[in-house]
Amino acid sequence: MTAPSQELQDYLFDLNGYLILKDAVEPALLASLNAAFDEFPPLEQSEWWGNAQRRDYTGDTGFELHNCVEAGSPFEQLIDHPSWINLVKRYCGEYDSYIEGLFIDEAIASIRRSGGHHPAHSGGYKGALRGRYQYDHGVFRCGQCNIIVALTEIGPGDGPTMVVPGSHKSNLPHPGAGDYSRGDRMDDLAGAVPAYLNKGDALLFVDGLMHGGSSRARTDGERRVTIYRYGPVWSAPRFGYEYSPALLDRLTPERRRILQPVAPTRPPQA
Ligand SMILES: O=C(O)CCC(=O)C(=O)O
Repeated sequence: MTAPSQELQDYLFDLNGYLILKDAVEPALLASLNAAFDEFPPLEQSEWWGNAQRRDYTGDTGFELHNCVEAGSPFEQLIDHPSWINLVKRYCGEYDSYIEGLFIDEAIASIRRSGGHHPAHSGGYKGALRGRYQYDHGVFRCGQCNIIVALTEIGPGDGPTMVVPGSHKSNLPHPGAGDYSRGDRMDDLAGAVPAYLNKGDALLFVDGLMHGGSSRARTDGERRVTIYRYGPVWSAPRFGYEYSPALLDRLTPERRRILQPVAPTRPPQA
């Protein structure tokens, strides 16, 4: 299949608020990511594992390891993966401005089993600036774009992420999805469509798009994804995670700049 042109990707991203990137992650990296998932210890909620922490968003979302860039080299390789790095720079990296560049706000390794789901949230209505969609003067100025990579097949019944296409521009609240804490499911939400992914595909979407994870109906196996949230260089991490000096020291300069784009400015040592 020929890769879609930039013009087509821009058109579809503007129209729908998301793109599906086919075969984004190569088989060797997929295998290393799955091997890394196999080694995760059985953490309790809030328990730390090195500099990563289990922090499930809700009681229904399942195992979510935050700061997973600290969980080994396969996760580091996703930071600036060639399948999406230029797209996220273009859409939420203050492209063509004095402060061009990216930052990763959250990086999560997620495992979902039977019955699990992530409640419906976001959408343009009263949307936070952090996740806002914007295109103006010929450039994209989005607040945050997410990359969800499928490490397992995610088809019907597997609990696909669902999105409401176009909702990043909506001016009215969705009548079927209230506040996040109510836990409204995406499954039957009017206007929502599933983003089916083959192993290795990635879903790119602006965070201001209404989205969530539909209920995993299958009683066997698990859904495995990584979720990396990119934003402009001046962002701050939502949950305050910091990176270990060991990680920052071993990263390439390009990757380090994405995790720590603005180095501290200090007076010279006396
Ligand atoms: O788990 C999913 O499929 C969706 C995740 C999600 O909604 C989010 O991370 O904001």
